[in-house]
Amino acid sequence: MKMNNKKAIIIIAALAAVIVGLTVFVFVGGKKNKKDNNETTTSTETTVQNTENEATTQEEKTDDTATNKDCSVSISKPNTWESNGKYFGQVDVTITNKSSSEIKNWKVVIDAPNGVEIDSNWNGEVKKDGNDIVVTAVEYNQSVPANGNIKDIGVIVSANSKEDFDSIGKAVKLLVDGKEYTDNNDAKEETTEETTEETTEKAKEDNKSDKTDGKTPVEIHGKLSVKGTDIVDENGDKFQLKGISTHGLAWFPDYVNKDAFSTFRDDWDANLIRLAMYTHENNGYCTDGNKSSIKSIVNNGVDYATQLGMYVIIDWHVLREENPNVYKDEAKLFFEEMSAKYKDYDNVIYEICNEPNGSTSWSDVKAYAEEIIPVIRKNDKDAIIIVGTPNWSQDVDIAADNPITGYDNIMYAVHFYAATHTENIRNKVTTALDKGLPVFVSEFSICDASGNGAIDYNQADKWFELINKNNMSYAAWNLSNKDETSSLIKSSCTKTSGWTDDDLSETGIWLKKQIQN
Ligand code: IDC
Repeated sequence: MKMNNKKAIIIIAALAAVIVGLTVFVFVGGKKNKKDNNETTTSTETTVQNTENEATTQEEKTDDTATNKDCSVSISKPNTWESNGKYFGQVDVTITNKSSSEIKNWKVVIDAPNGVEIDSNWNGEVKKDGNDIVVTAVEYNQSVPANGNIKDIGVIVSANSKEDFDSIGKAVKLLVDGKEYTDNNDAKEETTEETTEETTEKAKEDNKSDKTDGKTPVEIHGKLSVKGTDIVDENGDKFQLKGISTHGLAWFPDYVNKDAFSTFRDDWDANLIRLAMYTHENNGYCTDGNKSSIKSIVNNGVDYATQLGMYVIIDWHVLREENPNVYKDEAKLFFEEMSAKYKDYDNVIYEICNEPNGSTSWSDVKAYAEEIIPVIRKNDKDAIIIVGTPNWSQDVDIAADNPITGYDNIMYAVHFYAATHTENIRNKVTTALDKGLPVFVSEFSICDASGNGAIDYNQADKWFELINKNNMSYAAWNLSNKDETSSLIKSSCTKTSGWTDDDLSETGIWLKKQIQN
């Protein structure tokens, strides 16, 4: 088609006008939008506008909430251990917010050489990113409250060389909304590996600052020993341990916390915590459980009890496997490690087999004990060791006929569930005591042997007459809110410390009175 010149000029002019017009429109629109948040023209401009608003808010937030001095992060390594030539440790992370506004979108970056691995973690999303361990929030700890903190973030790490292991945490950064809040790391000193002596000293120091009024049980009674059928304290006075057993540590780890233990110490007058570590069941230490994370719960439990000046039982919770010899080699390794770690602690007690059962005889149990006790004694010369007895720790009379010899401070477990175990088991206890056997009620409840069913208050009272008359020590099953009668916490209550009487089950109410008695 042929076009004349005039027509062509008109078309070009019109096109030029459209282009100029559009340019002006976009320019003016864009400017306007910056002033007026409600007016949007194109989607691109909306995005620009929103981004700008976010940037402004972020700046304001940073100014309003905290300065570098107000927020900080610190890490510590409360437990370290070696296993199969590898170096393991627990890294605890604490974020502190001293400002008057909450902070959100936090991220902690911990220096960690390339070879370092993350074995398990809790209360944070944790991943390895190059030479860093990066920790971010989980659903329930997205914000650090004003004048508050987030504790209880834990990571189990491992490294092939000691050098790599030691350099974990050489630098630690806290980032909030991508902005670095701390550029130095106060934790550097805390991260240097502590010797057992230093750990003990630290725990003792903490213990002093933790006591609420007067002295803690361990400050008053010190190292315990066994004299005749009694536990005596360091002054030689008869002493009764009274306390609570956890449920399976791997199943209810949240109850192993310092506030929970101090609730028992301060509100209940308890002086003992038993840490029940199932060996065979689901998530068992010797089956499919994650050894290092289960062990770190044990270590945490011991640390909390130590800080609070409470006594603590490390319980190798033999049950479904029936015979403790099934995992004897594992038990040796475990008690070797625990006794090396806690040899200088005055408050740690070892229970080497919760409840032998099935066809397991006393001679099976005795043979097992005679292999485990020397492993512990090699490190820890005098801690109390509790040995389970056949038939779910009922046959103390049989053990009394043929007790373990050659060691001091050995005790024997009797367990009862008052609605099932009555006069005949109490008679076994009396027989054993008469023969001079020191008996420890390291587990009991007042319902039936399933841990559930109705409470038998009448039998429970009879048991406690016997217990108190003979100064026997005891730990009650179980610290959890599981829907079963033996749980001390109501199943509707999700608190993991600081329980009021309203939060306690019937068993919990009864036990609290018993302990306070
Ligand atoms: C029970 C728990 C229950 C759990 C079960 C696992 O109460 O929630 O499912 O173990 O096998 C014992 C044991 C102790 C038992 C308790 C009640 O030492 O582990 O706990 N019991 O059955 N001996 C006698 C009773």
